Amino acid sequence: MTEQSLFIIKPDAVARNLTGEVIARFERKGFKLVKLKLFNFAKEQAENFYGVHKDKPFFGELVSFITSGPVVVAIIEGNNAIATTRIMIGATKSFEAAPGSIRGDFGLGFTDNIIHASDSQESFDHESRVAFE
Ligand code: FUP
Repeated sequence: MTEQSLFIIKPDAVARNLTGEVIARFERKGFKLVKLKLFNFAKEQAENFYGVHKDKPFFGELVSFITSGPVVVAIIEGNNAIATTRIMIGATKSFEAAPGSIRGDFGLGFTDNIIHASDSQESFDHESRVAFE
Protein backbone atom coordinates (compact mmCIF):
# COMPACT_ATOMS: atom_id res chain seq x y z
CA MET A 1 0.00 0.00 0.00
CA THR A 2 1.47 3.35 -1.02
CA GLU A 3 1.89 5.61 1.98
CA GLN A 4 4.11 8.42 3.18
CA SER A 5 6.60 8.62 6.03
CA LEU A 6 8.83 11.29 7.47
CA PHE A 7 12.42 11.15 8.58
CA ILE A 8 14.74 13.70 10.17
CA ILE A 9 18.49 13.53 9.65
CA LYS A 10 19.64 14.71 13.07
CA PRO A 11 22.32 17.35 13.84
CA ASP A 12 25.07 14.75 14.41
CA ALA A 13 24.60 13.26 10.93
CA VAL A 14 24.24 16.61 9.15
CA ALA A 15 27.46 17.81 10.87
CA ARG A 16 29.24 14.65 9.72
CA ASN A 17 28.15 15.23 6.08
CA LEU A 18 26.04 12.06 6.02
CA THR A 19 22.95 13.73 4.54
CA GLY A 20 23.54 12.44 1.02
CA GLU A 21 24.34 8.91 2.19
CA VAL A 22 21.15 8.70 4.21
CA ILE A 23 18.86 10.13 1.54
CA ALA A 24 20.47 7.87 -1.09
CA ARG A 25 19.50 4.78 0.89
CA PHE A 26 15.84 5.69 0.76
CA GLU A 27 16.04 6.54 -2.94
CA ARG A 28 17.82 3.27 -3.76
CA LYS A 29 15.23 1.36 -1.76
CA GLY A 30 12.58 2.73 -4.12
CA PHE A 31 11.04 5.59 -2.18
CA LYS A 32 10.22 8.88 -3.88
CA LEU A 33 11.11 12.17 -2.21
CA VAL A 34 7.98 14.26 -1.72
CA LYS A 35 9.37 17.08 0.46
CA LEU A 36 12.89 17.96 1.60
CA LYS A 37 14.11 20.81 3.80
CA LEU A 38 17.25 21.86 5.71
CA PHE A 39 16.35 23.88 8.78
CA ASN A 40 17.00 24.56 12.46
CA PHE A 41 14.34 23.50 14.95
CA ALA A 42 13.15 26.33 17.17
CA LYS A 43 12.94 25.22 20.82
CA GLU A 44 9.14 25.38 21.01
CA GLN A 45 8.82 23.60 17.69
CA ALA A 46 11.11 20.80 18.92
CA GLU A 47 9.12 20.48 22.16
CA ASN A 48 5.95 20.16 20.09
CA PHE A 49 7.54 17.70 17.66
CA TYR A 50 8.66 15.44 20.54
CA GLY A 51 5.53 16.15 22.60
CA VAL A 52 4.88 12.44 23.11
CA HIS A 53 8.06 12.34 25.24
CA LYS A 54 7.38 15.49 27.30
CA ASP A 55 7.13 13.64 30.62
CA LYS A 56 10.18 11.45 30.05
CA PRO A 57 13.41 12.11 31.96
CA PHE A 58 15.39 12.48 28.72
CA PHE A 59 13.06 15.14 27.22
CA GLY A 60 15.35 18.10 27.97
CA GLU A 61 18.38 16.35 26.53
CA LEU A 62 16.42 15.35 23.43
CA VAL A 63 15.18 18.90 22.75
CA SER A 64 18.61 20.35 23.43
CA PHE A 65 20.22 17.90 20.99
CA ILE A 66 17.71 18.28 18.14
CA THR A 67 18.01 22.10 18.35
CA SER A 68 21.83 22.02 18.48
CA GLY A 69 22.34 22.40 14.73
CA PRO A 70 20.72 22.10 11.32
CA VAL A 71 18.62 19.06 10.48
CA VAL A 72 17.17 17.75 7.24
CA VAL A 73 13.53 16.67 7.16
CA ALA A 74 12.12 14.57 4.34
CA ILE A 75 8.77 13.13 3.43
CA ILE A 76 9.05 10.04 1.29
CA GLU A 77 6.44 7.93 -0.44
CA GLY A 78 6.26 4.27 -1.40
CA ASN A 79 4.95 0.86 -0.44
CA ASN A 80 4.60 0.34 3.32
CA ALA A 81 6.67 3.49 3.95
CA ILE A 82 6.20 3.81 7.72
CA ALA A 83 7.12 0.27 8.77
CA THR A 84 9.84 -0.15 6.13
CA THR A 85 11.52 3.11 7.13
CA ARG A 86 11.58 1.97 10.76
CA ILE A 87 13.31 -1.25 9.70
CA MET A 88 15.84 0.74 7.66
CA ILE A 89 16.78 3.09 10.52
CA GLY A 90 17.42 0.29 13.06
CA ALA A 91 17.28 0.12 16.84
CA THR A 92 17.16 3.35 18.89
CA LYS A 93 20.56 2.75 20.52
CA SER A 94 22.95 3.05 17.57
CA PHE A 95 25.53 0.93 19.36
CA GLU A 96 23.03 -1.97 19.38
CA ALA A 97 21.52 -1.35 15.93
CA ALA A 98 22.10 -4.09 13.38
CA PRO A 99 24.80 -3.54 10.77
CA GLY A 100 23.01 -2.78 7.52
CA SER A 101 20.62 -0.40 9.23
CA ILE A 102 21.32 3.34 9.08
CA ARG A 103 21.99 3.68 12.81
CA GLY A 104 23.92 0.40 12.77
CA ASP A 105 26.18 1.54 9.96
CA PHE A 106 26.79 5.19 10.84
CA GLY A 107 26.65 5.74 14.60
CA LEU A 108 27.39 4.73 18.15
CA GLY A 109 25.21 7.18 20.05
CA PHE A 110 21.84 7.01 21.83
CA THR A 111 20.47 10.56 21.90
CA ASP A 112 22.75 11.33 18.95
CA ASN A 113 21.47 8.47 16.82
CA ILE A 114 21.64 9.86 13.28
CA ILE A 115 17.99 9.74 12.28
CA HIS A 116 14.39 9.94 13.44
CA ALA A 117 11.47 8.35 11.59
CA SER A 118 7.72 8.37 12.19
CA ASP A 119 6.50 5.17 13.84
CA SER A 120 2.76 5.39 13.02
CA GLN A 121 0.29 7.23 10.81
CA GLU A 122 -0.61 9.37 13.82
CA SER A 123 3.01 10.37 14.46
CA PHE A 124 3.53 11.04 10.73
CA ASP A 125 0.52 13.40 10.70
CA HIS A 126 1.75 15.26 13.77
CA GLU A 127 5.43 15.36 12.82
CA SER A 128 4.87 16.49 9.23
CA ARG A 129 2.60 19.28 10.43
CA VAL A 130 5.16 20.50 12.99
CA ALA A 131 8.30 20.08 10.87
CA PHE A 132 6.84 21.90 7.85
CA GLU A 133 4.90 24.60 9.77
P1 FUP B 1 13.07 6.04 18.19
O1 FUP B 1 11.61 5.97 17.82
O2 FUP B 1 13.86 4.83 17.78
O3 FUP B 1 13.72 7.32 17.71
O4 FUP B 1 13.15 6.07 19.78
P2 FUP B 1 12.20 6.67 20.93
O5 FUP B 1 10.93 7.21 20.35
O6 FUP B 1 12.12 5.65 22.01
O7 FUP B 1 13.08 7.87 21.49
C1 FUP B 1 13.14 9.10 20.82
C2 FUP B 1 14.54 9.64 20.90
O8 FUP B 1 14.88 9.93 22.24
C3 FUP B 1 15.57 8.63 20.42
F1 FUP B 1 15.89 8.88 19.13
C4 FUP B 1 16.73 8.78 21.34
C5 FUP B 1 16.23 9.59 22.49
N1 FUP B 1 16.30 8.89 23.78
C6 FUP B 1 17.25 9.30 24.69
O9 FUP B 1 18.03 10.21 24.40
N2 FUP B 1 17.30 8.69 25.91
C7 FUP B 1 16.44 7.69 26.26
O10 FUP B 1 16.54 7.17 27.39
C8 FUP B 1 15.47 7.28 25.31
C9 FUP B 1 15.42 7.90 24.09
